[in-house]
Amino acid sequence: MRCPCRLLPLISLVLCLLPLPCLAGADRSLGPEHAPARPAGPAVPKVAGALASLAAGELRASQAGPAGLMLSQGRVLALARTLGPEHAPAVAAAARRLGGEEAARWGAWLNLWLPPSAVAELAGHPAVLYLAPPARVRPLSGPDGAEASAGGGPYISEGVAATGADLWHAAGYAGQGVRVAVLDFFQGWEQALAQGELPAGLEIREPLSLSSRHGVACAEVVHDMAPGARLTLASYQPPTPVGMARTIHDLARSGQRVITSSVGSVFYSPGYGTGPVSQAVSRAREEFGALVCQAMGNQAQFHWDGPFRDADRDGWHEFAAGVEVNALAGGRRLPGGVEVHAFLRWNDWPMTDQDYELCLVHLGVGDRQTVACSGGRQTGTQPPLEALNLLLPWNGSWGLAVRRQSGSGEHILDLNGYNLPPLAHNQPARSLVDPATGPDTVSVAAADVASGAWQPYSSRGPTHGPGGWRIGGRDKPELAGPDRVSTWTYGPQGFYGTSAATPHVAGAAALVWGAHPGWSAQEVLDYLLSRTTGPPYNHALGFGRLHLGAAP
Ligand SMILES: [Ca+2]
Ligand SMILES: [Ca+2]
Repeated sequence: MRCPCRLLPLISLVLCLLPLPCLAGADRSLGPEHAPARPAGPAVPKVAGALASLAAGELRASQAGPAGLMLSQGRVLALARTLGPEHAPAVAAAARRLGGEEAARWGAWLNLWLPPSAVAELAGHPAVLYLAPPARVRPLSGPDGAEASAGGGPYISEGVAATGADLWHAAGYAGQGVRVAVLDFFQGWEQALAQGELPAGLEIREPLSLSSRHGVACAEVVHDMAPGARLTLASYQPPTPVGMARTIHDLARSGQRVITSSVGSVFYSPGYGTGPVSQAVSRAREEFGALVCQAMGNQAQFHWDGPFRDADRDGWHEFAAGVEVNALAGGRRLPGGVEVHAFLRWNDWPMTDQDYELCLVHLGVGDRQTVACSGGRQTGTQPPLEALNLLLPWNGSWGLAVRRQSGSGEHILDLNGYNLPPLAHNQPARSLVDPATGPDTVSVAAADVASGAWQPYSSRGPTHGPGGWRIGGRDKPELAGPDRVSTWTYGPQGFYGTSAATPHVAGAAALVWGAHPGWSAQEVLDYLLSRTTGPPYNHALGFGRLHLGAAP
């Protein structure tokens, strides 16, 4: 995850999630408080979000990708939440009879490739709780590939010296023989290997995803920290929480001692670490003795949570008194084409009849236009989630707004997103991504490698509480690692964020395990947490900045 403030314009222009309603001409000159009650998505029982629009024929296949759906060979990837793990095989079999195919399974959750025409019918299966667009596991950074590799080198992360790993290297500790898996996207790994930035004995777990170079930088950092470790590159298949859970499990079972993940998902569960990936992380620890290090995310400046408030009773939520639009980047002009992935959830799990939506608002001079809305319908059989995936349609100032379509309960709204400019009304607490929320995840924050200061974008704990409330959460992060470090992939001091911090901790775990091969994962973690510096435990840096100190 590199600096979230860096926004890369995209070439193509996508205006909206849903085919018709979001560019409502009548709405263009009115404030959002006057927007029509609904340009609505369709209500398909037990089908959520853009998947319902596709199932109802209101979303063309060509619009499905920009709307956040994954399509391949005419089939769409769906998350099926079943009544329980024992029901998953029957649902998978029903999907096959309808022309579908199972992509991944974890417990009660399935990822299924389905013909769009089969979605509504499969949703009718009595063991299906609901079908939804799967959350996407992403590097929490801008679109990659726009930057050239720095060339030159060799590059050694400044984090090696900042954490004291260099002293361990000098004493002969290099993580010899410890198996470390990097889970990510690996465009350009062969060049990095040829440059000597990755170890010669590198193992590849096929198939690797090559859609980003992000994971190459992470692997470089692990190698800098633990040059004797046996490194494996692996990708999530498919790139969803269910695919991530499955992959973590398989890696741990195959003997990987340390797994490092600098990608994550925003929102598919209440935020208390009860989702499939957190379950897989716990099993990796309990059954196989593996330690999973996970980036907290860079969302601290792009998160807001709080109760729904509507003092003027116009349906539009107020982030503060009289504030119905939460401006991006303080209302500064942003270039058209900037990618926006924003998500809203509320604490009414697992299915809700409280119907909110998330809208993009253009802030013009003297007027506001509601340009696009997420449009998912909640009628009692859909999860409490809305997703807004789009590109800013033109140069201008923008904000986000939340509208209640129907419902009467008291709910905690929770707004988060990927790679977005800071929100004017922002709440850093509870801004972490999944699976940094998990009870057995080693969740890593970012501190500047030179100053040691907490980076203001580094997501903060604690987690949400059970069910998505703001109380009763668990303490996160565990500790902080250095960011703003040098890699071949991103150049001199060009690797930012908790993505950069996390592989430093993973590499340090390999050093400790190499020095104490008989230790359990818990012993390694306890040791790492005892080798930290900084103020007492807090939700920005956890137990402090990693500082290994003298070698054993
Ligand atoms: Ca209002
Ligand atoms: Ca809705």
